[in-house]
Amino acid sequence: MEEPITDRTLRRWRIGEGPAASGTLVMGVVNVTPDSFSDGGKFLDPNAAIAHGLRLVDEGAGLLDVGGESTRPGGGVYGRGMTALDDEHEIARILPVVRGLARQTAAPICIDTRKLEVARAALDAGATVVNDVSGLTHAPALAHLVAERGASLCVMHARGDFATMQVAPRYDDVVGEVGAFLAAAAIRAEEAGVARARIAIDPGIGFGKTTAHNVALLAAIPRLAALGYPVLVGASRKAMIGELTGVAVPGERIFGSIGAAVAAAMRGASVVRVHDVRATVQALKVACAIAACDGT
Ligand code: PMM
Repeated sequence: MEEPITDRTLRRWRIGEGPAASGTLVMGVVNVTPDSFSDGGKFLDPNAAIAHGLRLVDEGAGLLDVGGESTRPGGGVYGRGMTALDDEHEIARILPVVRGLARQTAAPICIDTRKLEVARAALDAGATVVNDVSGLTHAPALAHLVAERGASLCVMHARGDFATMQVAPRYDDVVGEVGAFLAAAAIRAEEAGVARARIAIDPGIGFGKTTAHNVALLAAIPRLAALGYPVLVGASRKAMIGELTGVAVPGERIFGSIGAAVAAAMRGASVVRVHDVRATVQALKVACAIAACDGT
């Protein structure tokens, strides 16, 4: 990984039309999938997904992440393996939800997809942000599409194939390797014409990483932020929370998830991707007020 470029460090992610959000932005998860690890099947009906997204905005989400393809790993303790979806099915799942939300809320809508045609359909339907969990490796042309539309982009690090990524992941230097991957992906996005302030980087908690790798990456957020892009992290309800707390059921990992979100924000994360928006927003308000006070 390069030397940190602290004078170029950007903390605010430009999304949508308005000025970049100040403070930690909370991204609410709207999974329109039958098989996501923590909420699969709950919001498969478009109306239920739209109602859920609107509720998350009421609770304080500044951005909604709509996803139609589960990336659930096959090798995890609770995983049954993800289901690869073709473009047509993924578009059919997400389109009514993106369209409905874009009509009913001013909150920016992000499409969580690796696929060019899915991203295009979502941008046509009102999304203004693309969240690519493959970090531009699955469809490099995504960067050009995002640039053409003046949209924003999150590039996430994942190691290997989603079906097998949790089988004995190994790194020599996890922070260095993930940082180098993210810096390269962000530069490719800039070269394609995406404005620097519209690019966020994400270490990809749980995507080909052990709990020790995940903890090291969260602790190293200042090093990742020093690459000069806002850092987004999604630890909510994930296996690392289960391993650190002994809580096996993802839906019961709210308190541990809040711990991760607050710790990430305190280390300099600009965006936290969470399922439990109300609780996270409340915790962040207190933690950020204390962090912003100089103690006099
Ligand atoms: N995690 C999941 C899906 N999409 N996107 C980003 N940028 N970062 C993440 O950590 C991330 C993601 C998997 O979690 P889910 O099944 O709860 O959506």
